[in-house]
Amino acid sequence: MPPAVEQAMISKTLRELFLAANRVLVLTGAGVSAESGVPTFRGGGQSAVWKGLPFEVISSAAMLERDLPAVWEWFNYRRNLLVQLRPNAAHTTIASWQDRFSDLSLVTQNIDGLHQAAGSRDVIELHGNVWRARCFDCDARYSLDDLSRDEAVPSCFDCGGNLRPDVVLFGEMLPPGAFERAADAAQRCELCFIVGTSAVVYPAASIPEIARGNGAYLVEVNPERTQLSDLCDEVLMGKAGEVLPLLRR
Ligand code: BJW
Ligand code: ZN
Repeated sequence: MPPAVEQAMISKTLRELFLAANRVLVLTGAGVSAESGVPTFRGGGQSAVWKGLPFEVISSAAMLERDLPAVWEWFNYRRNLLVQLRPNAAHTTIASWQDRFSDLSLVTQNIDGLHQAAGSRDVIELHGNVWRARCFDCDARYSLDDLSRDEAVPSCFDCGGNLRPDVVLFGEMLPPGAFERAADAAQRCELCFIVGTSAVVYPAASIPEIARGNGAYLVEVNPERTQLSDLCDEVLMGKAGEVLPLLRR
């Protein structure tokens, strides 16, 4: 893209606000990791399917009860793909913002850990993290690095209970405090970026609505329109790794 076209994509209002703002919230979804090679869940007219199971089925609270080994197998498969992937320009740009704004909150629905790999600190993870496990019985948390890969279902070192991936499946509550922290950041932000999410999963999708209700300027970054587009002040249609680096401060 020629530089003039790039800059024309971003309104004067946003350029000025980006320079002046102190309190900024970034909400990300699977699309922010797409350029790293992480498949998105929706889009392209197809849902992700594994061994004939749509992800809403295999990634559900009901499946934990029905077939825990299958859930582990599914997340092991996902981790084997993720381990080879690296953060992209969208992750590194967002990480650079934390030193440029006095109050930057990064809220992600992603479980891939790529924001942290890019250097983001204190990421609010709404849907958990695929690199952690937790115990059903005593809630102890483990890094996957510390667990044996030989067992179909790893056991807790503390109480012997079954471990599960520390991710939020459909029909489960979010981690205690995560949504509250995100909602609090939404309430105080002046500028809110919504990057690479279809914004169909709640309560994550309500965060921009909270920010809007408190007068924030909403900017969506996505190659496709979403159900949030009409709520936004500005829609930057393009890939996150190409669009976000155009914002300079
Ligand atoms: C690019 C790009 C590029 C491409 N650059 N962009 C209210 C109404 C109806 C239902 C509910 C409701 N409130 C709650 C519910 C139930 C449910 C829900 O929301 N269902 C909806 C589908 C209707 N929510 C829940 O169950 C949540 N829990 C909850 O609410 O607890 C309270 C409760 C409990 C019990 C009963 C009732 C209430 C938990 C939701 C957990 C979601 N978990 C998942 C799976 C995680 C594990 C796994 O990975 O397998 O999280 S689902 C999946 O969707 C994953 C994602 O984090 C999440 C969001 O997806 P995301 O990130 O938006 O990705 P996509 O693929 O949808 O979109 C990608 C976007 O990127 C697209 O727009 C592309 O265009 C774009 N893109 N390339 C920028 N280069
Ligand atoms: Zn335990």
